Amino acid sequence: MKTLKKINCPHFAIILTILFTIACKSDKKQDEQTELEKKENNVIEVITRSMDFQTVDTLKSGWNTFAYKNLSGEVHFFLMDKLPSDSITERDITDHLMPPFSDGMKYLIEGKADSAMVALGNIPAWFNDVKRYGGTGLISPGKTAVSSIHLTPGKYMMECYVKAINGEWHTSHGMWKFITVIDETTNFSPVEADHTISVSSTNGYVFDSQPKSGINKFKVNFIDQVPHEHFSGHDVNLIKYDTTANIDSLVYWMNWMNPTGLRTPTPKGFTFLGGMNNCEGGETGYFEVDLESGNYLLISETPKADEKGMLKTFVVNDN
Ligand SMILES: [Cu+2]
Repeated sequence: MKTLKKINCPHFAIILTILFTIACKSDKKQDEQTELEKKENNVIEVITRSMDFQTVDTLKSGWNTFAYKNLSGEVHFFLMDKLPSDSITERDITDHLMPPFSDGMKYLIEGKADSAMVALGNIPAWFNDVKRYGGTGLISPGKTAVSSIHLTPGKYMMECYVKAINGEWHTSHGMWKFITVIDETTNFSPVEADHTISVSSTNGYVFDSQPKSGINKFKVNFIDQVPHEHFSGHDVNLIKYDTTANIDSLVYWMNWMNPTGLRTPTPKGFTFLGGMNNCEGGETGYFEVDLESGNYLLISETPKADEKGMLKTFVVNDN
């Protein structure tokens, strides 16, 4: 009865209002703190809604962390290509770089390998001097990939070269943008990782760690970097898989030169959770993933990843 009386007290509503206001304010404060932490840690938001990268045009050099939100219906990634010259223009990309890749892919889908090689031979010479500074691994619709990479000043092209359902490159659909990295550096250094993956063309992935449920931070050491059969290098993608998944179909899909490789739709049973895109030999990148219990694998977007030791499975159990 005493309790009821208290609740009926006219002051009770006022007390409740005050408590509610205090709670809201502290929530707001927490949100502001998170925003501040994001800024201090140089967390750069990148959003894809269809075939676009919505993000900043300028970045500081040094370590940057990216939160890449995939709000579209297809799998994507982003890779930071450092261009050999600041004078490379939009037309150099759209009129000279993209057509040989588009023609080459069209011929590969038609089974005309010789014509494809002729087309790919028209790629401008400057493209050989592009340096890769990492980015995220493949990321499924509705997911966010978090990666930290180290950038040096210059002009970059952020790109995604996954293929659409019709076999055309996402780059041809607008999934690229120039980003300028300025001399001024960030104050950010990545925190120590829970797991290290060493990647090389000779030993594949060296990874003996046991990820646990919850947030896991991975450091990727690129011992070397070489062009593989698909003219691109090796990277790391972290993928969850279920009982319907066929890993051989994923290995096939991870080679863009295959007609249905790196092309929407993805093989069934796999959820792409990010990773670290191509870096130069000797460089390091970081990524973090919130893992729940289940079956996972790490795989490179490289032909014959399994034969090259660039495929590792692991299981996460409930803690
Ligand atoms: Cu894409």
